[in-house]
Amino acid sequence: MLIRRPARWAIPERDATPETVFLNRRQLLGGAGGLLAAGLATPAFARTEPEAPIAPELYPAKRNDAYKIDREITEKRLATTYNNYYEFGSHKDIWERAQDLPLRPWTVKIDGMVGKPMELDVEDLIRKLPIEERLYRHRCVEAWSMTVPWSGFALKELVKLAEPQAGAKFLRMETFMMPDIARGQRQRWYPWPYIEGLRMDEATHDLAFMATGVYGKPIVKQMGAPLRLAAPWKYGFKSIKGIVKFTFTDQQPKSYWEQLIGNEYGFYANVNPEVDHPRWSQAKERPLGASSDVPTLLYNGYAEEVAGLYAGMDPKKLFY
Ligand SMILES: Nc1nc2c(c(=O)[nH]1)N[C@H]1C(S)=C(S)[C@@H](COP(=O)(O)O)O[C@H]1N2
Ligand SMILES: [Mo]
Repeated sequence: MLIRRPARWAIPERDATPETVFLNRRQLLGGAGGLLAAGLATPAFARTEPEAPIAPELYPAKRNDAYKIDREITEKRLATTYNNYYEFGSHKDIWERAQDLPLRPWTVKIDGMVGKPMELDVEDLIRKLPIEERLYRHRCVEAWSMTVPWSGFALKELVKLAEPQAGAKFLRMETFMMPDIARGQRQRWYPWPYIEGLRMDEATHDLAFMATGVYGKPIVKQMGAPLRLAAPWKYGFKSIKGIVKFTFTDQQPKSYWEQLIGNEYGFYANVNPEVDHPRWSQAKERPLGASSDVPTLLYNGYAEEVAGLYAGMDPKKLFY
């Protein structure tokens, strides 16, 4: 029997409501696309092969006990159903929609000021690097938090692979662009694609981690599959999901939230309970599943590790 893989712009069955069919047709009209879209809405075409997971043999990875913490691990069900991923909508309930994201093929590009520019399949990249598990806190700027077991590799391992030039001062990371699937990306008032960046000494700090797995399995799509940053001493928006490109540069990248609301979200975005967001306090946070708030910690509890990165810098720049 012939089972066809849908094209990237195919409409999954459950999404083929009259409204989405209409929107897709309108988007494709003007060329042969209009006719194709009509054909795609038939149930036969919606049958798909399940997507093979990325490098499943790597999980569960051995836990690195250097990163243990004194908080309860967030229940998997909560961490995988309460998510921020604006590509799929500006609310927390995007986990089902995110399942439409195709992970194969997924090409990662490493470019800019490097000795070894490359383009490679994400599975080949992950298999080149040492995978381990770490327990990390995560503190969203909106004052909710979680503690999750990520699997993945230290970002500095990827930096090593790229062989950055001496002049490279920042690492800029970019999320995929697939507006036909990630419907949030059709909203033109957002500065797509999602961009984030770290200073080179932050990117090569031990704590900066590329998550490829979570809860002992390949990372789920709503949490940023196949590649998602975990920079736990910074507000959650720095931890970019669905990465397709790493660019080494001498220019400080302007991140997505900075482009959108620059007076509320800066480049450094280090966690500090004493520096309020312009519209709310950052003193406390609510762990997912908890019934009361707990105090937020300086650098989200990682001050001992990272404070040295910022010695002598203007605190006004560091904490928003
Ligand atoms: N590409 C992309 N990455 C993103 C976001 C996003 O909207 N798009 N949201 C960020 C924010 S604000 C947070 S708090 C975390 C949420 O991660 P989680 O859904 O896995 O808890 O992802 C971050 N990474
Ligand atoms: Mo966030």
